[in-house]
Amino acid sequence: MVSATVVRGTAVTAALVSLLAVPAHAAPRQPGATTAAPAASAQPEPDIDGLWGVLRTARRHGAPGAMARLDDRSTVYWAATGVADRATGRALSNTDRFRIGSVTKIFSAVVLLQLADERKLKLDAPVNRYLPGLLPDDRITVRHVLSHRSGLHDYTNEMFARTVPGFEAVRSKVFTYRQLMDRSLSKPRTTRPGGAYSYSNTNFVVAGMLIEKLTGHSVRTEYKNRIIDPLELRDTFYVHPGKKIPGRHTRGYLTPDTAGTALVDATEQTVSWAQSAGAVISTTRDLNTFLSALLGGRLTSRTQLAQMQRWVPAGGTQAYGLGLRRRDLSCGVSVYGHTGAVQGYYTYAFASKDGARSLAALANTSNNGTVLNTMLGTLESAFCGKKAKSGQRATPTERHEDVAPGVPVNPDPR
Ligand code: HEL
Repeated sequence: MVSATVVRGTAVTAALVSLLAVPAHAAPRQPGATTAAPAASAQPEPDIDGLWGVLRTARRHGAPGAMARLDDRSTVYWAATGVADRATGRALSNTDRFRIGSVTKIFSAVVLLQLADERKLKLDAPVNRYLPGLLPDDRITVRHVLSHRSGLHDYTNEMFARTVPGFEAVRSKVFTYRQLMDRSLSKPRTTRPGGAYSYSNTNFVVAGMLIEKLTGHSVRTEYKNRIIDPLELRDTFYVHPGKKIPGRHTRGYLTPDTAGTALVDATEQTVSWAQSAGAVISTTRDLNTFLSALLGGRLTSRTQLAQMQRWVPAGGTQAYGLGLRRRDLSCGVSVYGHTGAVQGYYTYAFASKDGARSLAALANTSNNGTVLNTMLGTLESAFCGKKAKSGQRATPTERHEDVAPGVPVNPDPR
């Protein structure tokens, strides 16, 4: 069975009217920022038909299912198409849980920024001050790690050079952080400390090690105590090294590198290769709640939120802060959040500068560059509405940051 639903819920009817007059989000000008978001004059009304079209296009390009939820102050839109389970034909629903991949990096960064608020961590201190001897260079700071400017090699490049065999080799493995670090440290570094942005999962393994060292608790405990419980994120979990997604969830389907080969059900895995870099499970509702709270200043002090938004160029229309991406959309509006790519799941989770509008979208496939690019259209529809540049609303094209970095994204595997 295939579902096709777009639903709008309004807490108050007046909220619909207010959609037309949401204030602009001016360009952030943080001290030390190296790229400023373009100035935007107004946040356009969302284009729900466009959003819906993007999801259908993602399915046409090979995603078994795709969904999105847009929270715009008190108005909620949600849409889902296709299936959560190819075997049973169960329809995908916005209440389904899924793996959020690197959106996890925001969770890790928030915990560390809270520790900075508590004066247990200094962003400009060397990582080796807290984890003596871990890194081969005392100049690498916490800030370098959280902004992908440490130069630490990304061990997932080799791990997933061959997509399905790479995944099957680690699907059930349980790694220690130390083992993941050793894989990275056996390779040359990519930049000098504080050099150019160079995305590496290793940085957020270091983030996890810092969290555990400074708190004496697992990242699981810290995510729960600091983020999940206070925000009442009832569908958000960190179950590592458990392999199952608890409760009702969508299955995730990995696209093999060879055209015409059957999708691989990748739902069950430890995600131990990522842990604090990518192993959180959530839903579209919880992701919107999380990002709204973060950008609304309810998770860290204003000072640390500003640190999180000191941007470095990250290629094309993207910039990176501390565990946070900024994307500059075709209409001049910038959005803040992260993308996630974990076997079987592509996630987009972004919000407006003040957190008042947030969008979480999922396609339940991965290693399919066309689907990944298509899903970028959910942001265009949600934040640019009909002002999205022609061609950007449905299927924007962009040269993608690699998945895994260094390995080209499968362009159209069908
Ligand atoms: S990749 C990204 C996204 N991030 C990075 C991280 C995440 N995910 C990974 O590092 C997983 C890489 C393997 C994924 C796999 C697939 O598509 O399922 N691909 C291959 O095996 C390709 N050979 C930069 C997109 C992010 O936005 O931060 O999540």
